[in-house]
Amino acid sequence: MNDSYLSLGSNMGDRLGMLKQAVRLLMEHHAIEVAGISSLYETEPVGFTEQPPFLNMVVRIKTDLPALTLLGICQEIERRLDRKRIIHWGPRTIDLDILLYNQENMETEQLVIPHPRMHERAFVLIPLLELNPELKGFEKPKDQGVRLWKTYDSLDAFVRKN
Ligand code: X6L
Ligand code: MG
Ligand code: MG
Repeated sequence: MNDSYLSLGSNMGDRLGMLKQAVRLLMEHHAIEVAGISSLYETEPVGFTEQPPFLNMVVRIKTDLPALTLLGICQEIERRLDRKRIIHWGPRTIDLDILLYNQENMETEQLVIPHPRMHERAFVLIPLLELNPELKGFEKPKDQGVRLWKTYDSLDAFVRKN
């Protein structure tokens, strides 16, 4: 079983609803087991700063699927949640990025793992290290621009329908 971490982010529309739907779609996939969910953090936008704040989180999954197949599933979920690519680094309903896939390094046209700039991004590292403080090779960054927005004591609470 492969062990992978995904970063999820939303800063358009019903941000919490988008993240919940994305996690639910991952859970409903027959070849994916959602093994952990971080708290939700509200984060100041980086890269392109003139946009609304994000909600970011990290999800741990177990799967027999290869990384490139997992990428396809992430893109399919983005499509289903109406992700539009209008402004580069701009606002989005949902973004799913593969951070880690086992301890593997890979570099293809479509996918680079570990995610190239994850070591610099507090909105990725803070939820990642919350989920697994044992992960080697990552420094917890200053939490500037990242504040705890909602904690989740269990997977159930997150995906429960109202
Ligand atoms: C200089 C140049 C410094 C570029 C930083 C950082 C670019 C991050 C893109 C950068 C640079 C990104 C999210 C976000 C984006 C998100 C928050 C990106 C891609 N996605 N800000 N900005 N959360 N808080 O999920 O990550 S655009
Ligand atoms: Mg991203
Ligand atoms: Mg992305």
